Amino acid sequence: MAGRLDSVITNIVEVFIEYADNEDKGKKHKLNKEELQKVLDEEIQSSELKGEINTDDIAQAMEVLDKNRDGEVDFREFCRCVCDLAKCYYHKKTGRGGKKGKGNEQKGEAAN
Ligand SMILES: [Ca+2]
Ligand SMILES: [Ca+2]
Repeated sequence: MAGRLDSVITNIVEVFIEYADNEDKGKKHKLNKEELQKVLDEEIQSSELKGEINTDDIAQAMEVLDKNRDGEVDFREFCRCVCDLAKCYYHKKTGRGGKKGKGNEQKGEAAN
């Protein structure tokens, strides 16, 4: 029997694998632009959340998500994306933890 967090965790992993491991298009285990577009289009339905990652401009979304600048989104980067969205939602719901100001992104974190 799966608890709600069990479901969240298995869903994150399964969604990533399903979209990233597209053999005939690009690398396995990573989302290229096309795959990223697809996963965002199909697996995020709330317009509020869609707005947070700018799904209309996939190049821009990739820019934001691709922390190590290899042109694709790996699982680590994908998790960070999901986590950021969760934080946004939490902030909207509770008014707390809103550290993500527009144009106020912390850089240099990815350098480690
Ligand atoms: Ca891929
Ligand atoms: Ca990357």
